[in-house]
Amino acid sequence: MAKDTVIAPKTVTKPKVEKPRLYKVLLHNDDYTPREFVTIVLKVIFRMSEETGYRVMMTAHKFGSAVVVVCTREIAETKVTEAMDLAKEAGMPLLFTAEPEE
Ligand code: TYC
Repeated sequence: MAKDTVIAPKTVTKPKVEKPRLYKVLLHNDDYTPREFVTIVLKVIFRMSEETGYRVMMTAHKFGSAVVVVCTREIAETKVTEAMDLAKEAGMPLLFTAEPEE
């Protein structure tokens, strides 16, 4: 290599597009909402099959809460609002929340 060759440090390019932070939608158990209603909400709002909806509902029923879906904040908040609107319309205390993933 010639004496006067200058080696420029490699430039570190920062990714321009930040990965969106992911949010999880949680389903919370309560003592009042019928199991069938919870399963219907999971099917209608979260497009789950009967089997998956039933399984997620039973997970919340047994353990107190269950992760329904992991998605962007905007989608998570929209889904929570839609599911809660359905529950309120039916007079159920059913609760969904969205929170950022660790
Ligand atoms: N625990 C309710 C019952 O026994 C059913 C239920 C399950 C309610 C899951 C909410 O997120 C829930 N009727």
